Amino acid sequence: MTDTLEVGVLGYRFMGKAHANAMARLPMFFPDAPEIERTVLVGRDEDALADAADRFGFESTATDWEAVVDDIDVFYNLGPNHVHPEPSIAALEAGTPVFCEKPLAPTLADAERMAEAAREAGDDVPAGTAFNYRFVPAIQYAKGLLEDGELGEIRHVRGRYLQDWLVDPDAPWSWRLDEELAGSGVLGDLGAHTVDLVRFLVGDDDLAGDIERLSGHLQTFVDERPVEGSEETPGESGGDGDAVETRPVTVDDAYAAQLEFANGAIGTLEASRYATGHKNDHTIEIHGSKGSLRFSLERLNELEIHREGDRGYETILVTDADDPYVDHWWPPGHVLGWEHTFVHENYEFLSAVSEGTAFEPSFEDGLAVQRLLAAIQDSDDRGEWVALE
Ligand code: 4PW
Repeated sequence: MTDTLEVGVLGYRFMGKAHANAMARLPMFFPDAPEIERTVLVGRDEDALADAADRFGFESTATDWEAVVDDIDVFYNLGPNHVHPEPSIAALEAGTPVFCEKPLAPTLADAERMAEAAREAGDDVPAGTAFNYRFVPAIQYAKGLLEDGELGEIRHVRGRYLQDWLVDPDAPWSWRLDEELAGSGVLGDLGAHTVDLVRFLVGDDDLAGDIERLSGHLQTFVDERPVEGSEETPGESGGDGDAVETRPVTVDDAYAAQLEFANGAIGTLEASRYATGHKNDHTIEIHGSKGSLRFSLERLNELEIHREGDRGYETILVTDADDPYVDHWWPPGHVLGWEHTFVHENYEFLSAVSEGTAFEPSFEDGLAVQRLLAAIQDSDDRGEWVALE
């Protein structure tokens, strides 16, 4: 066990806030977590950075990640996808453990370089990919059922991640819609989560095993979007409030894929940002020879289970004291939310750092997910099924 860990974080927007909140919760709810100090917050816009550092409880700020990565005990890379590779690799080369948001990288080649840097750094320098949905108590409960063979031989795996924030064609352009900055669209942003959960839940050899081949289809529905803040003021020389500048959308808005697993099971995956009425609906369904289970992030405290002989699904609340992580929070039944998944993953990651042990999901897991995403893209490009090594 090392002394207080000095943490440096790159990125202070959506994910920066989610992880800073998790770090702040740790000492109160996970007293056995290693002691940490939110030492330095890294970003480009000095004013926004100073404001975020103040609100998130960081002691200092820096605009140059190169000056930071070997001065701290842990590096969190929570920036947009295109800034995942270089700072993470530099930190690992300096022997600093890294926790990087998903998808691991914008491209497969970048993910390979990052995984190589993690291998070189060695097992006592944890390199984690922040797939937070592994840390939902109901998902860990489901994994336990699967490992115990309660669903029998796995035949179907169905995963979909549905959002609707791009339904309006006038919704503004953002970095998530640019291939250079994001690598891909929903495929990397949402599909990465689903592929990781599928691997986590049924990837073991005695369950469905590896995905052996797949076919993929990608679609972009709106190929240009307005730039926020570029609107003409209504009334001003004929201005009608419309944006005057637009940028192209160069990534997928939706994807679908069919999978074949090593044991012959069939998988179907899907994600969209155009699924009217779905805000953040990540659903996993698994059917085995002895039963089925169903999980939706929109009801994340519940797990639906069907067992041989039942006439349908039973819904259980995964909020008992002996359910994963629940005893750290409130009395049984006092439900948890999305933000708690970040606390759980931070607890596990920082404990691994402090003890110098491996953490999963690792950069290898992030790379394995990226290989599948690249194969889905490749299948769409070629218009045919592709085999995975
Ligand atoms: O990582 C994902 C984000 O990019 C999140 O889990 C949900 O989808 C919320 O926003 C996006």
